[in-house]
Amino acid sequence: MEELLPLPADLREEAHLMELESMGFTIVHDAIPADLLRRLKVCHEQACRRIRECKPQADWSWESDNPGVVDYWRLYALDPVYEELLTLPSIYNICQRAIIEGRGGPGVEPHPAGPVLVHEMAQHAPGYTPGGQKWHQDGGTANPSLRCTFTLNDLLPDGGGTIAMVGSHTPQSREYGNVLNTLEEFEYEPASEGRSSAPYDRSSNRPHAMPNAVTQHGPAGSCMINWTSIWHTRPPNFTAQPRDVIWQIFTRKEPVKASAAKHGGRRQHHQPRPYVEGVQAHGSEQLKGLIGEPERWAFESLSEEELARTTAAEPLWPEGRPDALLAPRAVDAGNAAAAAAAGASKL
Ligand SMILES: O=C(O)CCC(=O)C(=O)O
Repeated sequence: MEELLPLPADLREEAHLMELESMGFTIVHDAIPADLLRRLKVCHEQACRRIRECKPQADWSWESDNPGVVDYWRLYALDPVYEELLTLPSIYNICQRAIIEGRGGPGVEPHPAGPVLVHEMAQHAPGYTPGGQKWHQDGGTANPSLRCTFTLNDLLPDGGGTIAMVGSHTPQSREYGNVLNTLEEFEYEPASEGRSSAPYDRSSNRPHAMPNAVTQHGPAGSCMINWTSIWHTRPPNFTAQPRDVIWQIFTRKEPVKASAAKHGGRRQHHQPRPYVEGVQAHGSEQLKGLIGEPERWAFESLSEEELARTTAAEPLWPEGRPDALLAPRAVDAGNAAAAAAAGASKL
């Protein structure tokens, strides 16, 4: 039998754009170069360890009720290595073209001003983390945005990767939730002190298995890009392998006055003022464009309720972060465990 021809390198970007347009998502394998992946893992391990050491377990995660899950925000202020991920050409170029050229299918017009960062978050979920998330959309088609899910370790097909319903990112899909989730009421345990609850993670509805939904899986360093209007859910992780991911969400840069474009979303995702001002003073043109003017960010706007529910938005190192990457580099580049241990010794 004849083999399919390998896709020529110069058509790869176009192929991902076609998938994004027709399926609502695309998966880019080997998106993160090995050295960047190693450095990201050092910083990610250090941040997760810091949270476990200095917060009660109920505060380890804002986003998930599942024990052992750790998440944190404001990545770029922690280490420039996260900025390298934000501007990674293998992913950024696809997102930029998708937004500028309006490659999202029905309802998405070209938007020449390009993308701007709106949310980011990193998460560690231990092996065997249960599911419990209903099928949902992260945004509608009126404000088309792209979510990038970078995996920092190998993700097996039953390892808890995002499941997406192919092609469900179009305006016609608004009512799909009635079929995707059971409508029978189900009582989950209520949220405990400091833990989140519906609508972020668990809900009173439960997901149905869909006959042909696609699960993100692949080697460490891959990235799923999806329009946030796609229907998706997080299944249980049936393996012992933890799932470590970094999410970034880009939206369309508003050509209006920055103050009018101040975005909403969860305030924990908002960058700290000194970071945004630093980027405007010293950042590359690309970074300045992505982070935007200080007026875009609502710096000190956590509500009383948000503050009471979590401490996840606090700076991890109020006195300044010990630099994990100053640890001796004698470790083998592929030896992430040794690199993480070197990071730990600097805490
Ligand atoms: O963990 C995942 O893959 C999905 C997370 C998600 O959809 C959400 O938090 O809204």
